[in-house]
Amino acid sequence: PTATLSGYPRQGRDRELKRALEAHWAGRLDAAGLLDVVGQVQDQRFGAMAAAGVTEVPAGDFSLYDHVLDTAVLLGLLPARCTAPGLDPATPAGRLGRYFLAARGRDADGHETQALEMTKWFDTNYHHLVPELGPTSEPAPDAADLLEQVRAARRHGLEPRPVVVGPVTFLRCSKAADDAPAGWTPDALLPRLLPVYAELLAVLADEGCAWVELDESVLVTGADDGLAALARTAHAHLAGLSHRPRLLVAGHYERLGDAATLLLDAGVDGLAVDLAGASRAEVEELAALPGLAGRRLVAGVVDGRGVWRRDLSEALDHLEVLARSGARVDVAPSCSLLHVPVDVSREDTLDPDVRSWLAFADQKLEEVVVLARGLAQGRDAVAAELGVSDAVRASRLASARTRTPAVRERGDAVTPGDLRRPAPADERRALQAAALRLPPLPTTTIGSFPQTPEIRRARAAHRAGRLDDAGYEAAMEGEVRRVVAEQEEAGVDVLVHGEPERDDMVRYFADRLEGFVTPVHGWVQSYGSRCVRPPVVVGDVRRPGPMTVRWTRFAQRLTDAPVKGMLTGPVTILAWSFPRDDEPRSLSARQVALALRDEVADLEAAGTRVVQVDEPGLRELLPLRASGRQEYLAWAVDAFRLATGGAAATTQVHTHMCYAEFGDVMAAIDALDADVISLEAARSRMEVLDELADEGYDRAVGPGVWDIHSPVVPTADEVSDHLARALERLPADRLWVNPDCGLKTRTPEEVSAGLTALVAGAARARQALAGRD
Ligand code: THG
Ligand code: ZN
Repeated sequence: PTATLSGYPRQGRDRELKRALEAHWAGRLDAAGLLDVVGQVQDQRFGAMAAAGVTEVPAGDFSLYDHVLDTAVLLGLLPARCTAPGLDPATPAGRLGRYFLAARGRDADGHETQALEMTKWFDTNYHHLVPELGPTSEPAPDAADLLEQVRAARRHGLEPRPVVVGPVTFLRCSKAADDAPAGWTPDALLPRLLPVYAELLAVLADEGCAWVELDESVLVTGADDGLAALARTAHAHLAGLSHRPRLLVAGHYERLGDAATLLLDAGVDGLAVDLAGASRAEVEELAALPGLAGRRLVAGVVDGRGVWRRDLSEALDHLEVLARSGARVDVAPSCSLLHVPVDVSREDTLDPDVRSWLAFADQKLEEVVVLARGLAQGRDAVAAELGVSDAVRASRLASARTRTPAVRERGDAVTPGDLRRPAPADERRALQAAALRLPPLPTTTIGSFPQTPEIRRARAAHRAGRLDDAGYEAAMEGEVRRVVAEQEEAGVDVLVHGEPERDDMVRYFADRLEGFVTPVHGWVQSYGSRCVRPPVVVGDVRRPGPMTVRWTRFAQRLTDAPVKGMLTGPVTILAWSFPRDDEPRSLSARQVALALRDEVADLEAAGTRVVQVDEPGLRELLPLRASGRQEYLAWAVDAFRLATGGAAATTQVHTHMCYAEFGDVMAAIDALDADVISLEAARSRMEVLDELADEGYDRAVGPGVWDIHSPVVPTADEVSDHLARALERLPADRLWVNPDCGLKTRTPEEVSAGLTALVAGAARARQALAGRD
């Protein structure tokens, strides 16, 4: 048995790649300079794998932006618009230019085009680009970048196993190009894709690769019959080729289920399976799978996307069961380590106990190496490591940090009544209208205002100890004053304080709640060069004191207009954190919800009449398999309702969602029982309102009338056009006027122009309404 992996973090230990990419895009680093940094980051990555004792390593998992985009390049399937005049893919600069045009709609020389769309990679927090395919797509192999990674691994004395997105997953992660005929789906391209995969396999065989890994994670979704047929055709074809490396087919993020049998029947040489959180019974079931004997089984017994140290005794037990199947068992993380930070040993601000419970990428490599040795040589060979693992487990079990009896008691005492507002929605609407006395089509924003260089400088100085608490607070208060004045001047109806004090809408709360820790170096790629530092839920969650009240109160004292209290919802706080693995996420959700419920009460006591509880992450935890969805949505909705159910009938509860295909969760959105919901709608020209209407949604809605992901500021005419379209679908007393999302990423100039247009557009729509009466 050997230890291996499907992927390692890409940005570098100190996000060297991120910085080099951004310097390149800004014209401060040329192609050669960028490729130099790539070489250094590759040295780090392969160095870390070698140091851990892993010898068979992935090649092709590294990416300058995204591995699905890399696969489109590998298959010759970039849209034609990305080869702008003068970009010669035979030169490094031309190749990079074409690649970044597809990724960002812009290259380092100022060419522009429409970037590929981006969407979530399965149920992870990573986002991939969406290739555009059509009946005229002509795939052709282009293995240059992949071969470069293969050779880089060899230069480090390592055995490379190319890892490539498989044909079925590639097609299902793509979409039909705009000019494809109606009803055409990417599935139709499979017959033309298979010869290209065949050519690539031949090239890799010629390069001396013994194995290739095809990532077919889409098979874990068990989506539909069409998917099974597609997979059978694809893998029977590839397995039937004579000139190829041996085929390892991987399914990450869930169990493969029936797809495992399908793949074995198709004749693949091995499976890489995700066994994170598997029970012994599940492992036994897998071991009993007919056809497994004699094949390779890469057992993902170490959770590749969580941050907890593995119970090595239990993992070894599972591996021994699998080995008895007669398969050739190897040991790996359950998925690419792309989803975890690099090295927990750097986290010297963490409590040493807590740090000893955690494993990031480098620690996970150590774990798979120990497990492979234990499986090969017996438990005695790894007795010391098993002892340490047992001690870690015991320390965590015994720690007072993980369980807070008072929190448990309060959670257990929650009743169905706690999940219900004191009055039904229509009664609340009347009460709130009387209390708030807003004009028709009230205007508001989503919450955040630009994080200006001054704000960032003050935060950095405060963190570094160069600015004391009082100085920092004064700086933030100055910013709140500015933002409130700007909204009053523009004539916005419901104001926000602008959130200058929050760097990240989840980390801000995690830093103020017991039960979370927030690693300092814990960066994880979200998309392209963008990274997040997810907090870790370590134990029971409790609110030691108010988290946001002082800022909302400060802002409210500056104005007579209502100021919204701004909270991140319980589901989103958990969706964007690493969960604990000793309790279900639903338990943490209830605890976070109770903390937020107290915050809502404190906001009300401070005079807040409108509270917004954002849930952009609601769609993100939706289980990959349809069978788990109802249970998830039930606890997710309950958590939101527990957070907001204590609000007085006169308090107006808003929520906000974005980045989503809302379709799958429409019923849940209705069940949240919020008074007002703001949604991303500008790009889709209000289509989301039809979906809401189909669901019978009868509360107030703020469909975004300003696409804030674009630097183009709308005109008042465009705003009133959007509103006219919205008014065809919604009565005037249920329509709000707001941007698509927070204004954090826009410039102050864009915000000022946009707010003016928003208010003028609303005024125009109000006049039209008055004329109608
Ligand atoms: N916070 C957290 N997780 C998230 C989001 C978030 N996951 C989903 C979604 N939002 C991802 N979107 C983004 C958008 C922007 C950035 C990261 C993820 C971003 N990051 C800065 C960077 O990489 O330069 C760093 C930000 C920081 O300093 O914290 O711009 O909002 N937890
Ligand atoms: Zn948003």
